Amino acid sequence: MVRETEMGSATGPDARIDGLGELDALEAAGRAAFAAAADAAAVEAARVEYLGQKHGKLRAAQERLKQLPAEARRVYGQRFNAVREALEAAHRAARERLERPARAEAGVDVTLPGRRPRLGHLHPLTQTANELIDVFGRFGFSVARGPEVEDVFHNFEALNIPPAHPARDPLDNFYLPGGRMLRSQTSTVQIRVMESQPPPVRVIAIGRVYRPDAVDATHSFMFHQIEGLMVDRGVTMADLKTVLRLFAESYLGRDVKIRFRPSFFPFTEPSVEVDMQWHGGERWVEMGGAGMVDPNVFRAVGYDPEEVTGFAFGLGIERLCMRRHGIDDIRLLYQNDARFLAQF
Ligand code: FA5
Repeated sequence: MVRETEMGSATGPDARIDGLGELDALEAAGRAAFAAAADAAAVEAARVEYLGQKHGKLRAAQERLKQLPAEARRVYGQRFNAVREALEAAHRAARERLERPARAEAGVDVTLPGRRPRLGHLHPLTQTANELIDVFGRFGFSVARGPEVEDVFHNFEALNIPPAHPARDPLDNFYLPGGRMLRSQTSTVQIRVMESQPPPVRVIAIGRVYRPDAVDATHSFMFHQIEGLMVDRGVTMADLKTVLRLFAESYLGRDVKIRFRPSFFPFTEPSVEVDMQWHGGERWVEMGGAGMVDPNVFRAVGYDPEEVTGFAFGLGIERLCMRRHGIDDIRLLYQNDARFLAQF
């Protein structure tokens, strides 16, 4: 107290001691102010009062430093620096103390277990396609591809479907300008593969096909097919049936039966419809068509029908997927309802 009353006479011989007493008091008061600050506004008020650049108390003490004689200035200056560091640290500590609970309120607690993100998954049709590639891969079939926008040669001509054939009807196909069309069947890929390589051939092709069919529980205007083609010396109808039976058992289960019904396709001879039956049930479901490659098709791609024979099949992927998962309406596969898709 004595020192404080003498503080005003900074020019006297005791100025050095008075100045140091002022700094002690300044440090104590400043620390107390930062420690007592209960919110951000109070911290800021204390900062302005003690650390403020223009009118802060520390600033005033610094002004006093300039008036001291050289010897006193050195001692006072050291103490001044220590007080400034102490008050700056008290300011930082006050801010951190106030920020910590605010972070916890915002929900950031690093000790909590993480929240697992909900992962999406592949569409059931994509899953089906991948499984088909897998199963046929085990039988030695590789994957071939062809364009969805096709020309009439690959969709009809080379498949032994002549210009006047009813399958070419504009009411049954999506024609595009310039003699092109959206392919109506994956059999187009048979032609593209045989054009590009000599026999033997053992491929499947999976992809979208388009037909202006009326939409109902089992039909869509865009759907997917899997095409199979095997060409070599001595390939027979027995090979076709074996491959399809092994496929049906691998994909749909051991209790699946398959049956061939006589049918007609311009590009196979003989031709069959492929039906499948489950769990010894009454109902046979048509899955697609198949047959032995017609000699006219081999001629169109430059294969010698006296040298090689082959089988081909084309199955609806939606029908396989629906049968596998018990889906009773094809439209569910295209509506992208997350509640439906989450089940697979
Ligand atoms: C064909 O498309 C022939 N290319 C199959 C073929 C290939 C025969 C090789 C011989 C040799 P089809 O038009 O029957 O055949 O169609 C085959 C399968 O596609 C049908 O059994 C059915 O499963 C599916 N499918 C046909 N139309 C639709 C449709 N609108 N919506 C959903 N699936 C369909």
